[in-house]
Amino acid sequence: MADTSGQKKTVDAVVVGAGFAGLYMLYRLRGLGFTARVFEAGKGVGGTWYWNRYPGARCDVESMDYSYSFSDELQQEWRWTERYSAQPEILKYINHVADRFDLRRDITFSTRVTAAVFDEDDDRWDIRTDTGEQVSARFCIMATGCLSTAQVPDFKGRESFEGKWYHTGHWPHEGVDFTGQRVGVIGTGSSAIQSIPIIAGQAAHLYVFQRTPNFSVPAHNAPLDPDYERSVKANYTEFRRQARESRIGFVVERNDKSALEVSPEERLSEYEKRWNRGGLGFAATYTDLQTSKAANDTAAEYFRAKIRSLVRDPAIGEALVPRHYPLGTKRLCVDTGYYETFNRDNVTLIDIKKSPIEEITPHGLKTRDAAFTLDSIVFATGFDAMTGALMSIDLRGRGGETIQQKWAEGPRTYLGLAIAGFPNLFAITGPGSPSVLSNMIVSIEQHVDWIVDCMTYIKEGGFAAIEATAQAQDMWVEHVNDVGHMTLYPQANSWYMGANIPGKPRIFMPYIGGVGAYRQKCDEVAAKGYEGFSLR
Ligand code: N01
Repeated sequence: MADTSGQKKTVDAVVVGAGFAGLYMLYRLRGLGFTARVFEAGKGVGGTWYWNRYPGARCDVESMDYSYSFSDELQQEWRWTERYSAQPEILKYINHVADRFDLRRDITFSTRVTAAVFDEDDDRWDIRTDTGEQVSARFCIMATGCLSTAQVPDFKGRESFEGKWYHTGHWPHEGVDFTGQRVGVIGTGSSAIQSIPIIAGQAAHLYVFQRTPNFSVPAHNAPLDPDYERSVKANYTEFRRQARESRIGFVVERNDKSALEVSPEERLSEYEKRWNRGGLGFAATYTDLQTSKAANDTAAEYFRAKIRSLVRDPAIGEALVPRHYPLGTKRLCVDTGYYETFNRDNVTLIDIKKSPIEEITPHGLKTRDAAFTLDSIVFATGFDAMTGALMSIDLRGRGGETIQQKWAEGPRTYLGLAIAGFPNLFAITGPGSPSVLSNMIVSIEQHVDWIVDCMTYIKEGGFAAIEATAQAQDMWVEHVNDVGHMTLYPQANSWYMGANIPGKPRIFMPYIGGVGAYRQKCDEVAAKGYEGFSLR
């Protein structure tokens, strides 16, 4: 790295973010002899797992799947303790990875990238940070995460609240003790569903403000079965291969049948089996749950009956039952005792669809019909998903065009990893790739490997720059849309559709064609000399 007299530094690549994506990117870049500098806003590594420390935070992809595959030593030596890892253990793992591979020396913490501007004269990115650093990089790699820009709704009076408020995605590192408090949780997505049972156990009273009920399947978390661990470790290469070729980046038992071709008894027994097993595999019970409303209704009805059976008060049970969107089209949640929490005397469910929040007050909040006194408010209100992190950077490509201009009508990428008009820039698990519909680590490793191969091709071929063509990008965007619209997903007001952010364009952002098929497509593009890209 040429660092001349404290002036602008130059590197081959700047990587933005030190979560799972940024760390693996750095590891690969180093291994290939590229100089790299990683900037990370947090004080430590971990990305999602660094910020999301809310009570009950846990991964709902199983531990043996949700881990790096790039080092056999690492995957053999690391020991997970539970079927689904809790946030502290994942953070410990990612810190172990950073230390084991000596990654920290190229990471600058507590530093946010504020601008990245492409200089057409020398085909380099000029990157600036909030600490005043400036770096010139041949490549700019966005490892900024899909769910990293927390969104706190702009409720009237929010600033007037005199108690403490938190967002699940920016949880205080020292933890929060709600003992004896009146606590309000706003939102009932995955983060809320994980934290509500724990907060209810601490608080004097918990008020859950629900706009849309969610479908949640039990985790049935347990200590990791040592026999299972041994069998996976003995066969990890094959286990990982199958994950890479699967639809969602981990193997679940798939059924090739339609939900509509079997008898109601067979269906019930299959749903029961999956419910008892727990976890996201439920969505694969039948092949048409995501494409046929009638098939989906059978699973949704099964869930509704389960929810009613778990909640003692029938009126509360009804209020928790999702009705207006197909199961799985908002992210299926995975819980431990969520519905049962509403049987507690110290928990109240408030339907804010019926009686919306009108304002936050100094001592709590007011809905249309009632006022609540609260000591703390937890915003479990989600993220400006998939585009928020990139759109918050002053990111300018060729001709000075900004990402905000380019994506004004919704994100447009080629393969979810490159953007026309932004040469030598890559987005790891960007919109238009399977990303959030998959085991993120499998998708991250696939993108990183593809990107470093591409960078090597450019370097060895003596090219100055690579850029997705507008035509290839248009075709990819159309394909992503077409495949998305073959499913029921667009029927829900979900963050997949940008529906949780007022004014955000309604586009189904991730690619639902499947992790294995997508990987094949990316490999074909590379094998054809980076088809759909222009090389200079
Ligand atoms: O966020 P969400 P999240 N007024 O957007 C409500 C991943 N994840 O942080 O549905 C009132 O899902 C909103 O209501 P509605 C996972 O991919 C994974 O929970 O828009 N309410 C909703 O109930 C997940 O999907 C794990 O009507 C408002 C909630 O807030 C993603 O992260 C764990 C509101 C937001 O739910 C995001 O999950 C946690 C408003 N103005 C998260 N605005 C695991 O791996 C929003 N809401 C386990």
